[in-house]
Amino acid sequence: MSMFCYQCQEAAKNEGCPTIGVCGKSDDVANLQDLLTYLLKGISIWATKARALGVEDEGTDLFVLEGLFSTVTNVNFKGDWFVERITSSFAVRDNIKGLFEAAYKEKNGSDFSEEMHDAATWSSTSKEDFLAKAEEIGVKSEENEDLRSLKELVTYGLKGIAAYADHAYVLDFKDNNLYAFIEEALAKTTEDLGADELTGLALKCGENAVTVMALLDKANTTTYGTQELTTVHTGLIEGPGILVSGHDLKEIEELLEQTEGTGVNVYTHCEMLPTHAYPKLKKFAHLIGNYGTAWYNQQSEFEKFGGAILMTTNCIKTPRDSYRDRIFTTGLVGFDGVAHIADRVEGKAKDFSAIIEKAKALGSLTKESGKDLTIGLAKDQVMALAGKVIDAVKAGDIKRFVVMAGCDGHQSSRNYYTEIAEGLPKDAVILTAGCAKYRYNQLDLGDIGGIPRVIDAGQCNDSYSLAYIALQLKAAFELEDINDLPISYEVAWFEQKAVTVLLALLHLGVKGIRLGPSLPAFLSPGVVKVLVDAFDIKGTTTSEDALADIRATMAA
Ligand code: FSO
Ligand code: SF4
Repeated sequence: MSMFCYQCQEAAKNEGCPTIGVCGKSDDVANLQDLLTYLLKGISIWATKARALGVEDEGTDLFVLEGLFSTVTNVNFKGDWFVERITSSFAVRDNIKGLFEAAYKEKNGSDFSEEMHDAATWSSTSKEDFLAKAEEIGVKSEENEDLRSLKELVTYGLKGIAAYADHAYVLDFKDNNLYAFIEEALAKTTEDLGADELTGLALKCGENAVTVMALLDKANTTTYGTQELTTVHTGLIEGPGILVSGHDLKEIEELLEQTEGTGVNVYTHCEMLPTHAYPKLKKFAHLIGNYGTAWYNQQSEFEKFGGAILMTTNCIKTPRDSYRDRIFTTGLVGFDGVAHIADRVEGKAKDFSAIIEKAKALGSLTKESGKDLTIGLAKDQVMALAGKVIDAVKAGDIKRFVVMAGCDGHQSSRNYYTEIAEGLPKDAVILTAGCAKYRYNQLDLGDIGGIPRVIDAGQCNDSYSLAYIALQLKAAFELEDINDLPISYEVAWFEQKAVTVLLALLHLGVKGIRLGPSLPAFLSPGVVKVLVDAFDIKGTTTSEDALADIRATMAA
């Protein structure tokens, strides 16, 4: 069988994965993901119609959020899981359709009888049918290259929004308007829209991306306190340990509670690093430090870690045999042959006893020395330093900020970001969020009058903090245009949440973003031209070119 996926930066030949994903996704899983996405569009058609009649259904909204999130790169690789979701999707669709039809009849006194899009009506019970249908409705079923590009840009933007909305939902922070937008926009991708309307929809995704990042920021800071300036050690100490990777704070909170007093220590990996900056999480004495770097190095790092590993969403890679029996997935993450920790039941905490027992059985880790990282400079901490930052800019001690946020990934060309960090003039400060920081956060870049030269706001969704800081600086300097700030944008992308963050920046009017290490394969030449004309988006060339550009702005 064949497949076609070009949703991430590592798409084969920067064109698309044709038979198996560079990420390891099989053709079956890729095709089942396409079909699930298609059926979520159908559910969204009914949900949007129901909303117009005042009917909302939280179960439907959650099904859409989780379904979209599960198709994000490196979340779930299990074919059976997608077969089960597709099968459940028909019942979810029947339910919201029924709610709509009842409301329609009550309002109009007659039955609803319009012809509906295939995504809103197709069903089957066999996996063979699912796979055959997937071939028919895949990405390439839209033959017009520009329309396909814009529809996928919208869909990927929505996947990222859904991921952040799901993280907030887990912490009980909900937003019906946001769910209404996700469903309306998904439904619109099934309509006969032209390029202008789809471009408008993509920018509307950017607006909602800002909303969802603000919601998640509120969820995280209300639940765990505002991030504090914190030093995190990167070594290992003796004693059994569990390494937690991914993005889910609720999972690490529950694990910390359940490991307290057991002698099992907890470490963070990759995007879990900001755990150490939240007061209600950093208070646990057995939260020891951060081990390893970005997601793409996980196979060698997990092998070397020696203890148990918990993989929350997302960015799991094919587990090596050397640690397959000591890695556990949870939530939407799934991988064949890997133990899975079940969902919460009736508002109770997840049961992490299996992984805790595993860590104990594995015994003590081998002590390892490390470095210190400074984190926790999200918007509230930076605003606490705002006077200092503004004075430093006015005095000319800080001449430029460089936003180097986003994702890390395999390609060696991503050393571009290390070279920029090393080559920046000493009066330039890096603003970061997301796993992109692992390309330079172990360099000793120093500080400017107590302001660290790497301001680390947290996870990729904490890019909201970076946008917030930019808007506060714009107000402080009484500027008309965000582009008049002394900020350069060197954004690294990998998966769909980064597409969401990019759309958020475009919505805020940011121009001249350099996007690397390559422009998305899903952007057609026609759509790239639109983005270049409207936003002056650029691809990356060499770090020397970028540094020359940055220096030129500093000299001006
Ligand atoms: Fe990275 Fe993975 Fe956070 Fe992504 S760990 S790549 S954009 O999931 O979400 O930054
Ligand atoms: Fe290829 Fe990326 Fe799609 Fe995986 S997610 S199949 S690597 S384009």
